[in-house]
Amino acid sequence: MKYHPIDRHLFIKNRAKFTAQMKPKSVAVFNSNDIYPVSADSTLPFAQHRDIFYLSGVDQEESILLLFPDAPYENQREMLFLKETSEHIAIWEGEKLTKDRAFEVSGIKTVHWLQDFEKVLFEMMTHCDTIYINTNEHYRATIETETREARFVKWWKAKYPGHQVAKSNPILQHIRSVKEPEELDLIQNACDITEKGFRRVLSFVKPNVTEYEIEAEFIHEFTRNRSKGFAYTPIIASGNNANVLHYIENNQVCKAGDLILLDVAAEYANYSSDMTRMIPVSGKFNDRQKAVYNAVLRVKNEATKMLTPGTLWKEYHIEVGKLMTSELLDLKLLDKADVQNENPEWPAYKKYFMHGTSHHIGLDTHDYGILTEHMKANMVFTVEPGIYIPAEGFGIRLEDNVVIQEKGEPFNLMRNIPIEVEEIESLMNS
Ligand SMILES: [Mn+2]
Repeated sequence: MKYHPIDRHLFIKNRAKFTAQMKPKSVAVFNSNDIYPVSADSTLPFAQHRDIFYLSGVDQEESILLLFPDAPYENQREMLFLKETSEHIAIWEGEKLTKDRAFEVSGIKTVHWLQDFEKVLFEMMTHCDTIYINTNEHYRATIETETREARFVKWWKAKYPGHQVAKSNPILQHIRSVKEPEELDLIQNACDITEKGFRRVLSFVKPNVTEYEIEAEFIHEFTRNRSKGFAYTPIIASGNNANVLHYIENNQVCKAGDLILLDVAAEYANYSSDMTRMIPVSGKFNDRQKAVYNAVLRVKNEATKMLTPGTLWKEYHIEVGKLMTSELLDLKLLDKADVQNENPEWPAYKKYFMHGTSHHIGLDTHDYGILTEHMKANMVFTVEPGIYIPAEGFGIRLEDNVVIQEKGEPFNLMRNIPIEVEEIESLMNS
C-alpha cells in the first residue's frame, strides 16, 4: 500500500456502528473483491471491496470478515480470515498480512487462515438464527459479473437454508454516508493531491497539447503523492468534447481558443475526490466563455449553501433548477416562453443542464447514502452544476466536494483549488 497507515480506531468505530444495528443472534460476513482476470495469466489491478475495507481496513484479496456480536465466547465476536502467509510465501508472493499485522490494521484480535473458514463458520451457524448477506443496492449499480461476495451469498444461503436472512446494505448505506473525522481527513488528502495535479496542469497547458498529455501530468502528480491513481476514469475534454458527458477517449488536440473540461481526481487510501475545473487552452477566457463560466460558478456557490442538515435531495434539485433557469434566461439561452411552457417533468433548463447537481462521495465516488432521507452533518457531497452548449462549441461544469456542517455553510474540501477566472488566467500566464 502506498498510503500511510490508518488509525485502526476508525475501523473499530465503524464495526461498533454496524453491530449496534444487527438483530439478536445474528452473523454478518463480508468478502474481499476478486482479482479480475484479463486473459492468460494477466489480471486487473486489485481494488478492495469498500465494505470490508470500511469495517476492517483490510486491503487484501481473499479476505473474510465475520461479525457475531452475540457469540458465546468473546474471541468469536469478530474474526478475520486471511490468505495464509509465512516468510517463505512472502518471498514468492510478496508481503501479505500476518496475524499480528492484521490486528494492527483492524483492531481484530482473532485472525484465522482462510482454510479454517468453513469449519469456524459451521460452529457459529449452530449458535445464530439470522445471517446478514451483503447485496449491492446502490441506486446506480448495474452489475454484469458475479462478485466474490455474490458467489459467497449464494453458497451460504444454500448451505444453511434454515437461517433467516437479513440485509447488510441498508445499515451500511446509513453509516457510510455520515463520515468520521478520520475519513474527512482522508478525503481532504485526496482533494489536496488532486489540487497538486491541477496546479501542475495549469502551468503545462498551451495550444496543441493533447488531452492524453494532460492526463499524464495528472497521474504523475497523483502517484508521487501516494495515490493509487484516478478515483474514476478521467474526463479531459477540449472544445465540444465537453458536451459528451462521459467523454473518456482523451485523445484530441487542444486548440487555441477552446476550453478544456477537466473532470479528474485522485483517490487516496481508497477514498475518492471528484473535481471538475475548466481551463482555456490559450490561457484566457473570451467574454462569452467567461459569462457562462461565471453563471455556473454562481449556481455552484448558491447550491452549496443549501446543503444543510434536514435538506432533501429531491427538493434541493428543484431549487438548483430554479437558480439555473434564471442564469439561462440571463445568458439568452432560454426565453420566457420556454420557461412558461415547460414540462414540469423535464423543465426547460434540462436542455443545457441534464444531470444531477450532487452525489454522496467517500469510499466510492458515487458513495452510499439514502437519497430519500434528510441530509445530515458530516455527509460529504459533490456540487457540480454545468451548462452544455454544443452549438457554441463548449460546455462548462464546475465541481467541488463539501462537508455538511451542523450549523452554517458546508465546508469546502476544495477551497484551495483555483476556481475564479482571474486566478486561473493569472496562474496559466505566470
Ligand atoms: Mn461527480
